[in-house]
Amino acid sequence: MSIQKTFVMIKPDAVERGLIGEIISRFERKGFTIRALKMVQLSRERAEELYSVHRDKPFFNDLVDFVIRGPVVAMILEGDSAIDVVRILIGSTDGRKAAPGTIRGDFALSIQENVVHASDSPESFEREYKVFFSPEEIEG
Ligand code: 3AN
Repeated sequence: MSIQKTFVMIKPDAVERGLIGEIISRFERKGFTIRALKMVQLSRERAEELYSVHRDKPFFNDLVDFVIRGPVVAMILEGDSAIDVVRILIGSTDGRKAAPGTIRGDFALSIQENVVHASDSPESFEREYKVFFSPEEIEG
């Protein structure tokens, strides 16, 4: 048993489509504990920080435009092996290829508008959650 925290962001496409409750519910039903939660309209600067590892990719500007199109819902989840297990729950990056039963497999048909983001390593978690949360906003 290795209790871990991870960062999850529900993207603007999912907020627009009314999927916030469905997505949070899947994480809760799996057994994760929500340690922090907020809805935020990202500035361009903060979105560029969130996606800084993709700065040199051809899709970087489109990705930033997309993620600032409307509010996102940011959260910190905690549970056994949270980083790996949440990545399994959300499915492959490309919604067209993500397995049915995963969040992207059930709700996304696009590689860019793919409903949800989750940290892929402890290092990503450390960088990403600080874009959204200050220490006093995290419970436990
Ligand atoms: P994941 O979100 O599965 O970790 P990453 O980190 O490779 O995937 O990509 C970050 C985000 O960049 C994705 N969630 C997606 O929105 C976007 N993205 C990744 N690859 C592409 C691509 N080829 N074209 C457009 N957007 C992409």
